[in-house]
Amino acid sequence: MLTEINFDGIIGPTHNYAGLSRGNIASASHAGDVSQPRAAALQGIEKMRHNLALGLPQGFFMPLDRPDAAWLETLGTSLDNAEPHLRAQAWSASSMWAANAATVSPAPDSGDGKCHLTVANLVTMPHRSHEWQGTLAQLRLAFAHPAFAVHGPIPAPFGDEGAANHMRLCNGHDQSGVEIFVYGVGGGRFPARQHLDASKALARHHRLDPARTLFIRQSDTAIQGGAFHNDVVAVANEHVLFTHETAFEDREGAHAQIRAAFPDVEIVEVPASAVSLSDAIKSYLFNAQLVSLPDGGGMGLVLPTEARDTPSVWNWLEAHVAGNGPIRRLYPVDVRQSMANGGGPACLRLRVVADTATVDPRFVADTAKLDRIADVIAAHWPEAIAPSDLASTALAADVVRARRALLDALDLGELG
Ligand code: SUG
Repeated sequence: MLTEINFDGIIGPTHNYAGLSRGNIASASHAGDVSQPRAAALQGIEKMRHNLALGLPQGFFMPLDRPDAAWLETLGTSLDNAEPHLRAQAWSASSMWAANAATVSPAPDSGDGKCHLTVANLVTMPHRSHEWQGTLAQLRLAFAHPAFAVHGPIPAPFGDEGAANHMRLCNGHDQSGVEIFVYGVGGGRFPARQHLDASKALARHHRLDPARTLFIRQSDTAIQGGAFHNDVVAVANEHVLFTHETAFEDREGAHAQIRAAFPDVEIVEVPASAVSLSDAIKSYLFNAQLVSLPDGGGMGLVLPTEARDTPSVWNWLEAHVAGNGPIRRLYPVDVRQSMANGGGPACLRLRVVADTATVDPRFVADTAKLDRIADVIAAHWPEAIAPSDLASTALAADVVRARRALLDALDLGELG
């Protein structure tokens, strides 16, 4: 049976605040802070526990091997000698944001009946441009079953940031759907990270039906306001599209196209008069997991505690729930360490529609396994990392050992 499985990126032991992402306001404003990798990773595990307890299938991906000495070598330098900005780029734990790992088209949407995954090239940001190799190795392992087709990255310079700019509308995850690719147009103060040509190439590789595939331009207002990915201003689940008024460049045109391609859509739009774009971005209201609760429980929204703490946002949500809107339940979760780098609950997960039996079981979570992962984190992840610590050879050796301990605990040593 095909179900939606959320694969969360386990937050790696090198999690730090180096302010590497231009256009990502949280990352810039926390630059130089001392991070707490252990607490960060345990927050991520708690989110997985929470979602498992709701009855939702859960998987995970391993942190990548960081600091990435091999990448520095391709730049003619090393961990000891690299200039500080390159060293920070080698240390980033940014693969935790699994929504940027790949774009996924479930089997019912594809001409060949396979679930297609294309690893994201992430070429716009240097610190993320060397994620795809490690991510691809993992996708090839987790989704080795013939039910899947795993593709290498779209070539540069066509920036592709994966599922963060991709939405799917359907009448049930196992039914064929309409896939929406949201792209940005560059030229502003902040970069547009998803290129239209990359999105179109994905649709071709995934053998999508052109009549059920839309390409919609993200609004420049949203990008320049700090919504560096569409999933900061919109999220879809089954027939519901939950979106901010400013998400799309041509709002009316976008809604009309979506309604024409998928007449059953229910567009839940939050007007800027109720929640300003700035409050939406600060609170990450839309970077929430909109999930179908088991046993006909309707939809729930797993959202950051920052959303509860932002009055305009919480007032809107409470009114929506009271008014019998499609979102029936609100579940605030604490992922503050990730949020301070611009990653909310939805950034931390990649949705894959699949039969769990076809996924390598080493990547599938249950509570006992999450306990085991939490034990390794508690024993090996650094408690704190200050920006100056990135020059420490001893810390570099510690974090490599920490990740290895996790791979060993999960019998994933072959990821190296
Ligand atoms: O790419 N932050 C990530 C956050 C990604 C959020 N993902 C989604 N919206 N799906 C980014 O900007 C910050 C790293 C730093 O500054 O050290 C960072 O990469």
